[in-house]
This record gives sequence, C-alpha cells and structure tokens, in this order.
Amino acid sequence: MDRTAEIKRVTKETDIYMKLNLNGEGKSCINTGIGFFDHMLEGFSKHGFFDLEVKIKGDLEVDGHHTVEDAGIVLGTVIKEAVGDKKGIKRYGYFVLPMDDALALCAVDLCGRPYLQFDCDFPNDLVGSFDTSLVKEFFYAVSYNAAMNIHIKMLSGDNSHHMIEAIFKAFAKALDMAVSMDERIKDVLSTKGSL
Ligand SMILES: [Mn+2]
Repeated sequence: MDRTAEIKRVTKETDIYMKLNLNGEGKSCINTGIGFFDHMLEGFSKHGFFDLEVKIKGDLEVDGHHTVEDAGIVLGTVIKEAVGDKKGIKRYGYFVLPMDDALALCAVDLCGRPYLQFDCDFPNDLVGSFDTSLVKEFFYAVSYNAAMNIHIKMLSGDNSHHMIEAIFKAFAKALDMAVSMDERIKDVLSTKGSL
C-alpha cells in the first residue's frame, strides 16, 4: 500500500512544496531557508523512517514565523493524507528520547481530533537564527492539520538545541509507531468504527 502525499501551497507569505512517504527509509531533501529547522526536519525523517522532501521560500525578511508555522500546516496535511483511512494502523504512539541533558516525551493519537499539550520552556530564545518559541507553533499546526493529539513534555534538559532536537526525534518515533500496521487490527482501531 502506497502511503505518500504531496502538497504545493502558496500564499503571500510562503511558497511550500512538501512530499511525505510514510513507508520510507528516512531519506530527506530539505531546504526551508532556516538551517536549524532543516536539521530538525532531517532528524524527523531519519528517525521516523519517513522519506521527506521540503522546499520553502518564506518571508524570512520578516522573521521565521510564517515559514515554520506554514511548514507545520503542510506537514500536518500530508500526514493526514498519507495515513488515509487509517485501517490496520496502531493509532497510538509514544517515545521518550534522550539526547545528552535533554529527555523528551512525545505521545500521539491519530484520533481525528486536534489537540496539543506542550510542556517545555527553552532556556534560550534563539538556536542559530531559529526562534525557539516557534517549536510550539509548529506542533500546534501539525496537530490541527493532521487531526491528531500530540503531547510533548520535556522531562529534563538545559541545552535548547538538544531539547528541540529531542522533541523532533521523539515525535518521529511516536508517529512511526502510530502509523505502523498491526495485523490483528482488521478495520480501524476504534469502538466508534471510525477515526
Ligand atoms: Mn543537532
């Protein structure tokens, strides 16, 4: 079963092309114009075994906000399209990911409802040119557009680079679990009969 989705989204603020293959190998080609954000999306692809192409021309002369938020909108949308009818998938996923000082928990539910719980304060305002307040904006956009619950908690950490990287990798591992197939699940994993 092919689980690929591709979107081109153009507004006055951003021009985004994104292609996601959930049944991938972790290959990526990312250019957002923000180095640290590229590094995060590459980590998401690699550790979730998702193939991901991202090309963004954003209004970085304003700041990174539109670029990162719109990338979250589009990533959420391609996740939603790529999972399709959700038949046979595990639906829930979680991971606790260490990266030196940082320990990030991420739990997800592909339940059809958006929700973000984000429990993390970064000690720095910037990592490179990346504004750390945008991490929450990004995952909020992903949760709404993928129609999924995302819970993120930083259990420990004092280095903002490590903390953010741990979040993106924990999200990748949690999502990889949630979209993986379980042969015991014949339809969708819900007593309602739909997700
Ligand atoms: Mn790094």
